[in-house]
Amino acid sequence: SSMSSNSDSRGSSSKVAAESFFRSVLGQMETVYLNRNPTPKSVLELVRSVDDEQLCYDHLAFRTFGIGGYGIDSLASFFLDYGYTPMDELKFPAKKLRALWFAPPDVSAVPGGSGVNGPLPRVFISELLVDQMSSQTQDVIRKYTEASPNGKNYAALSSALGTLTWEKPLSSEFEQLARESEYAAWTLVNGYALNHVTISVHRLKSHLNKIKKLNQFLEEKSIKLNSEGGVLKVSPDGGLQQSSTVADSISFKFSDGVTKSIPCSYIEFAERLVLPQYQNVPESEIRESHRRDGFEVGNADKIFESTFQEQLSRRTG
Ligand code: OOG
Ligand code: NI
Repeated sequence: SSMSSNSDSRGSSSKVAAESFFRSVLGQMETVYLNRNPTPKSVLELVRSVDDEQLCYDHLAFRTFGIGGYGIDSLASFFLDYGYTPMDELKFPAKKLRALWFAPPDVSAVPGGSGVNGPLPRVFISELLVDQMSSQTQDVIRKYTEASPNGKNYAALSSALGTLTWEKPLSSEFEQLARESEYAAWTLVNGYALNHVTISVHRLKSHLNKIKKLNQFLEEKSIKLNSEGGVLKVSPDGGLQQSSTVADSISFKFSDGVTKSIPCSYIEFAERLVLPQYQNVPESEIRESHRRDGFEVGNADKIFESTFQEQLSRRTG
């Protein structure tokens, strides 16, 4: 096949080494995320307690500041170097955001592992349209990004270490950004940290492989789900169904000595239905490529709010 000749021409052993490095970096990003966010950690444990077979990630998501080379491209380069392909752009004019998603490379053997050791996930990277912010907000973002102009070259490293590439801000600067854009405030204090991983619901083996059942299961375990526009987000074609938890909070010490609880990360769930043209393919032959691909602006717009104060302060139930 074309895939095996490709790996032969590049030398299969060097390809494997490169892939194992890539997966280690993803694993380190995931470790930072699980150490900071108890809800995603317990959700993964709860799902595994029912469904102990392969658990696949649908996608990983990151946020960036679209200014001075700090935007989508700064993190995308790592994924492009490991064979990812840029796909569609999504626009969120009201939130002053844009996003791009990246498809994983074709790997000839589908790995049987879970999470970052399973089928490579899609990647969703968004950026704040900084030049559309107020001058006060732009000043804060420029202050931190311009003072460390080389940080953008180490986006993946920053994410894997869980360390900002810029200095910690003043609490008043965080508040300034939060008043105008909760996404901006989140990015100022979380930087390139993994924003969420998404469980591929249809690839589970138990009854939890239907997103409504999974949502019900999690709500019974008192896991708070993002209710913006309804818990279940459905694309207009019906093929992409998503839900997410409300982000955990973490205590953050600002440079002025003030310690505040700030929103951190959440976990998402995605069920991709079989496309109409493949309805007659027997279930055992259905592969990921037979299913609804990509993302949906209407769903994403609501999912962004998983880190917003209105969802965090909502009472359960
Ligand atoms: C991303 C929100 C959108 C999706 O799958 O559509 C999203 C974010 O919160 O940064 O994850
Ligand atoms: Ni997502």
